[in-house]
Amino acid sequence: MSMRPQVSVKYGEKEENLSFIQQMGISYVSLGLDLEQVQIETIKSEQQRLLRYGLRVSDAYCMKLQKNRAIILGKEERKGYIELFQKMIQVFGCLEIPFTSIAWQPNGVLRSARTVGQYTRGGISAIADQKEIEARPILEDHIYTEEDMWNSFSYFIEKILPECEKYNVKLALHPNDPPLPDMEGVHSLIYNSACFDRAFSIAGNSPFLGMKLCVGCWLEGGDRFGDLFEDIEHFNSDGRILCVHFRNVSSTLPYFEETLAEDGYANMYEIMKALVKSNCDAVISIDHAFRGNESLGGRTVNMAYPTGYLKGLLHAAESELNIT
Ligand SMILES: [Mn+2]
Repeated sequence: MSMRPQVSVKYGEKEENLSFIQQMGISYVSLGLDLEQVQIETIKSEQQRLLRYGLRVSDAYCMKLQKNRAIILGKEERKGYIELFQKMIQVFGCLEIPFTSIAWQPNGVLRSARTVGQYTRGGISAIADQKEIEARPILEDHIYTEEDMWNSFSYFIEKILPECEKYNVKLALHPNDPPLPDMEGVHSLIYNSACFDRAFSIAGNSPFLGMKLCVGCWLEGGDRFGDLFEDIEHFNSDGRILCVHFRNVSSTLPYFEETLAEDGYANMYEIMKALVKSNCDAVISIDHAFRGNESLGGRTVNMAYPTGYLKGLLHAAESELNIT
């Protein structure tokens, strides 16, 4: 099986958006849910609605649990959220949804500006300036050390992994973005590829902890993150890559703009070929697009051009490598 292009939709996505996605030749969607929507019957009827547009749910997530501050920072109230996470795994398992996502970044993806950049031709993209990010004050009442973050991660894995194994639902761990070791007083969990190895070993190398290979994060970190081509081989041979985020940037840190695939410093065709050559069968998607003009239709439309470009590179790579 080859890589499977995917886009994200929210629960209740407008019918015209689903039709537009279908017309793009997309067959897989990542389904975003609110907490109250994490119910078997609710999701089942949404799966049926999506199927009318030829769309299968390749994974689902609930933002409140995916990047939950209490769980990630090991706060007192994590207990209740971990129970909700366990329930979510059970629900996804009953619906045969193969994986859900986590990211150990309580403050989300950090960027210095969302504005017109040197590479955006008037479009609004995201820009990160390491100096500005590192100068930010701490957000919590104390600093969260590397040990704190690995402790909270280990605790979470200990509570959740048995549910994953029982219900056959995997976890896809996304790196910290940008991949700096410390941001806003919180140490990052995953800021290079060795951190991924550490996470997998904490999970006892269970196949139920996998990764979101965010090409964007690898490129932002450059050599400090790891050798992307070696890492594709290494992690794919272990079956870790569940999802690929296909995104280019203008340069490595300390300063980058998110760019179109064809404009950044990396040769995205070579990266696509490496993925195809490794026989990776993950879903592959655009994680961030330029913020387009709202009147044109919002997120679904913003994703269309970079997703089309991704599909073009994928088909070219498969054709060049004689893989279909
Ligand atoms: Mn990403």
